[in-house]
Amino acid sequence: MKIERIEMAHLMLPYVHFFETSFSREYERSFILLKVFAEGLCGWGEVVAERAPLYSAETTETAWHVLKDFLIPMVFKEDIGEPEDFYRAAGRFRGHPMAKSGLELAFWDLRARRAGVPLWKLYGGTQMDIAAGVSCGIEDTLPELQKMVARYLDQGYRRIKLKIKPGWDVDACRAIREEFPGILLQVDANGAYSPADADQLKKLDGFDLLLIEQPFRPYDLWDHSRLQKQLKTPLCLDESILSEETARAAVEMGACRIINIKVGRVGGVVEMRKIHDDCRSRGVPVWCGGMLESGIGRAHNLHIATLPNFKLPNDLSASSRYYKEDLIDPPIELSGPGTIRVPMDPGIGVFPVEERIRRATVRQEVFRAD
Ligand code: OSB
Ligand code: MG
Repeated sequence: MKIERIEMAHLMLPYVHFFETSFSREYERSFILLKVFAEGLCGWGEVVAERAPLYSAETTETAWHVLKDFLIPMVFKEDIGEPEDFYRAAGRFRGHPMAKSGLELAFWDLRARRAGVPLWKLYGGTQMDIAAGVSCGIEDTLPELQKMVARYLDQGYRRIKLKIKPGWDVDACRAIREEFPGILLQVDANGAYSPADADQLKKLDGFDLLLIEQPFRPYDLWDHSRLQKQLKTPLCLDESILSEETARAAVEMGACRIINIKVGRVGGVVEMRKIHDDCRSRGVPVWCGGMLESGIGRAHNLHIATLPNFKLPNDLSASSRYYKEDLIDPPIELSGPGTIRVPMDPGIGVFPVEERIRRATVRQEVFRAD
């Protein structure tokens, strides 16, 4: 397919409620939307890099730079029109997985629209009702956290994830477990602990958690494997899983028993697929993580989560959990008990509202084939 034009926009969208992890409290989302045009069609992608290099090294600015100065010129110069060709060509550049993924996603959306099928069909997805979980940030007090969890359970979510950090871990788990004994519960440290904290982390074994996500820093597979041996709760890695190779190393080393898949973190759908398939053949379940995406990025995640080895509830919630006014109409909503139905219209299958996108845009640029 001959790509005629690529549009890139930087958006800021305020959250309904601040989101605090072990590394920061954020009140709004900074991200990039990409539109790729060909044959009268438009494919959409979202770049999940954040304002600051806290979750990973990328930022909205670095992604903008790499897209504008390297990836987009490469697409036009080499006349790239298919997602697999983009993946292969972009592989020459080191790092910047979120920038690459945002553009690759737009190519996938474009291909599905051209074929007139929803993305999940292109991917060979098998699950239509996606298990929806909600990720609860760190609050000022435990009663506020309890109130938040009660509200999400009332709304129908069946799995709760608590963000933890030193000083907000065992007490938070106890407060939630005592009030809601039967729920599916898991925790995420975003790398806030060090191996010297192993005894504190072992206390989490008493709360019947589905998993403990990313206790140590991203590059520390070895200490995760030592910790996993001392825990009965499965460890799950998020920030550490950057590619097919790191996923394989983590699994073979016993650094985790479950993998969190974020398409942006691993650099696109092709790489995500390799990790998914490899984990599947080894009997290691995966689930879909989130980056508080707009409805456009979240729709992409829904299609990805239809793949057969997505076996645990995902960090995929309704639009209203994140934004007062999402960028899509209709918004994403829970459709069954704790599930979201994957869209059935062509491509991402949701409808971006240009007027809302314009209002949230702080900068934009258009690139054309010459
Ligand atoms: O670690 O999963 C994470 C958001 C920003 C950065 C890191 C993480 C998260 C989330 C959000 O937990 C989950 C969601 O999008 O619903
Ligand atoms: Mg995480």
